[in-house]
Amino acid sequence: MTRPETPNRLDRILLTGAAGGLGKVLRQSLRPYARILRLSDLAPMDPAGPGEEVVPCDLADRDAVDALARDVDAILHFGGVSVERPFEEILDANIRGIFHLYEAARRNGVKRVVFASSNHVIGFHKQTETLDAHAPRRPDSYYGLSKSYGEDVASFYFDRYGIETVSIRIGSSFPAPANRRMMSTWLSYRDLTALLERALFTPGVGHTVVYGMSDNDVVWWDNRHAAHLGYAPQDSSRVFRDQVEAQPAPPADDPSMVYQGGAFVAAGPFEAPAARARPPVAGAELIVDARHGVGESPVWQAAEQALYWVDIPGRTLNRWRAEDGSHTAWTAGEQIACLARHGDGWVAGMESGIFALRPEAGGQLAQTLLARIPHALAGMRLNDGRCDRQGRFWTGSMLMDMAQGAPVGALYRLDSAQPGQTLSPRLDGLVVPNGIAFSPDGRTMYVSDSHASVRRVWAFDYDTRTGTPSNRRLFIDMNSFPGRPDGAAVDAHGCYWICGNDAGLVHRFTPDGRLDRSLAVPVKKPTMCAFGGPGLRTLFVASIRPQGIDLSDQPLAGGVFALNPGVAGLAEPAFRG
Ligand code: NAI
Ligand code: 15L
Repeated sequence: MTRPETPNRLDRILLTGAAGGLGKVLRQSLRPYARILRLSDLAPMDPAGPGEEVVPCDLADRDAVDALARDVDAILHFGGVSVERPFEEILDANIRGIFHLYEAARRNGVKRVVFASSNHVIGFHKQTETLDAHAPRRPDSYYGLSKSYGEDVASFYFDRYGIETVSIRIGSSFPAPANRRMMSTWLSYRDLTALLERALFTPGVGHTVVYGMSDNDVVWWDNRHAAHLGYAPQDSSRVFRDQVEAQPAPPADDPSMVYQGGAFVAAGPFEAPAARARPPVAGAELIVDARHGVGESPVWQAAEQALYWVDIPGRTLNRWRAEDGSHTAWTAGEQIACLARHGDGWVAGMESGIFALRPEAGGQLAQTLLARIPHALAGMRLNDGRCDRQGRFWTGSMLMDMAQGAPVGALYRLDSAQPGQTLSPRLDGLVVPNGIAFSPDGRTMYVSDSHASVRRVWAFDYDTRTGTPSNRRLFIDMNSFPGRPDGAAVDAHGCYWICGNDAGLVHRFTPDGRLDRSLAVPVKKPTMCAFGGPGLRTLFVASIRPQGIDLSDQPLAGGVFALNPGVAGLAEPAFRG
C-alpha cells in the first residue's frame, strides 16, 4: 500500500491514559498526526509542551469526560485499569469510563475512536488455537470482561450513531517480550504507532477488530478481517529469542504456557473491595498514623520489641515500640532510604553513600560515612537495601526524578564498616532498584525494578561464600499483577512477599513465581514489608503519602500497618562488617 509523503494529520486528537506506559510513548510518537494532542489521565502528567493540551480527568466522571471530548476530531482511548483488579475498580474506570467516552463522542460529534482493547477478551482460548476477529470471545478476567464490553459499546455506537471504531486487541506492548508467551503476543511501540496511524486514517472502518501484534514468528491471531487497514508490522520478537529462551521454561501446565491470556486466567479472586476502599481494612491495623512522604525500610528489632523504619524525604529514622505504642523519630543530614542493624546503631543507604548511624539524645543522628557512592548522574540517591544472610549490606541507587525513567541505577555491596571506602556497582542498568531479599538458605537473591516502565523481579543464584549473584532470570513479571514491585521480605517457607505499589496490596509469591495470596492495605502505595512481632508472625508495611492529590479515599496514606500474613517470617541479619 502506498503511504502519503507527508503524514496524515488531524486538528485535535484526544489521548486518554496519557500518563500510562503506552500513553507516555504515544505522547511522543503521535506528534506528527495532530496539530494539537489533548492528553488526559487521572494520574499526574508532565506539563503541556508545544502542540499539547494537558487535561486531567477521571473517566468515571461523566461531565468531565463530556468536556474532555469537546472540539476533538478523534479519540485514542488508552485510559483505564490495565491489569486484573477487583471488579469495582474496573467498573468505574473501564466500564463506566468507556460508556462516558462514547456518550461524550456522540454529544460532541466525534466520529472516530481507537479503543485499546486487549488479548484478554479471548484469553481463555488455548495457545494451540488460531483466532480471527470472528472467533468467540473467551474473556479471562474481570479486566477481559471490561474490554469485551468496550468492544460491544464500540459496535453499538457505530450501528446506532455511525461513530467508527478500531478496537485493537493489543497483545503485549512493552519495550521487549518478557517471557515465552510474549514471543507470540509482543507488539513493538513502532508497530503500535503504525497501527494507530492506520486506525485513525483508514476510511470506512465501521467497527473493525484487529489483533495488535508485531511480525512475530509463532502467532495465534489472524488479521484477515482487518486487511482493509493495511497494517504491515515492521518488528518481530525473534530478535529477543535468545534472551527470552535463556529464562528457565515454566512447567508445561503453567497458565502462561497454556492459555493465550497467560497468568490472567488464574488471577484473583479478589476480596470484596467495597470493604478495601474504606479504611481501616479488616485485618490491617494502623500502628502509626505517620503521614510520611515515603515511609520505607521497616526492620524489626526483637530485643526491643520495636519496629524501625525511615521517612525518605523527611530524613528521619523512626521507632514504634510494641509495649506502649510510642513513636520516636531522629533526624539525619541527608535522606535515609534503607536500614540494617549494625551493633547498637544502624547502617543506612542515604544520598551520597552508605553511613553508620547512631541515634543521639535531642533527636539527631550521628552519621559516619562508610562508603561513598560514585553516582552516574547528579540527583541520585540510594533506595532499597538489606543484608544478605551472611550480613553483607546490599543497596541500590536511583535517579530521584523518576519521571525520567533513566536506567542509571546500580546495586552496591558493602562488606566492611571501615570508613573512607568508595564502592563500585555490582549490577547496573536498573531504573528503580527495589525488592532486595534473600531465600532462607541465602542461595537465591531477589531484586526488583519498580519503575512503571519495568515492573519486574529477578532471581539470581547467590554465592554465599563470596557474596556474588549470578544466573539472573525473570522471577515475576509484575506487568501481569496489580501494582509496581516495591520492597520485599522472604518468609520462613521461602515465599517472597512484595508490596504492590499503586495497588494497595502485598503479594506472596511462591519460590517458583506463582502468586499465592494478596493482602490489602488501606492505602494505595505500600512500599516495603517486614516480619516482626511475636513469633515473627506479623507483617509490618510502610507506605507513601502522595503530595498534591485528593487523599479522601486513603486518609491513612503514609502510615505504618500491621497485617496477619498467616505465616511466620525470618529474622533479618544485622550488618556484620
Ligand atoms: P497503564 O496502566 O500504564 O496506563 C493506563 C492509564 O490509565 C494510567 O495512567 C492510569 O492512571 C489511567 N487510568 C486508570 N483509571 C483511570 C480513570 N478512572 N480515569 C482516567 N485515567 C485512568 O497501561 P498501559 O500498559 O499504558 O495500557 C494502556 C491501555 O492499553 C490500557 O487500556 C490497557 O488495558 C491497554 N492494553 C495494554 C497492553 C500492553 O501490553 N501495554 C496490552 C493490552 C491492552
Ligand atoms: C494487557 O491487557 C495488559 O494491559 C498488559 O499489562 C499486559 O499484561 C498484556 O495484556 C499481556 O497480556 O501481556
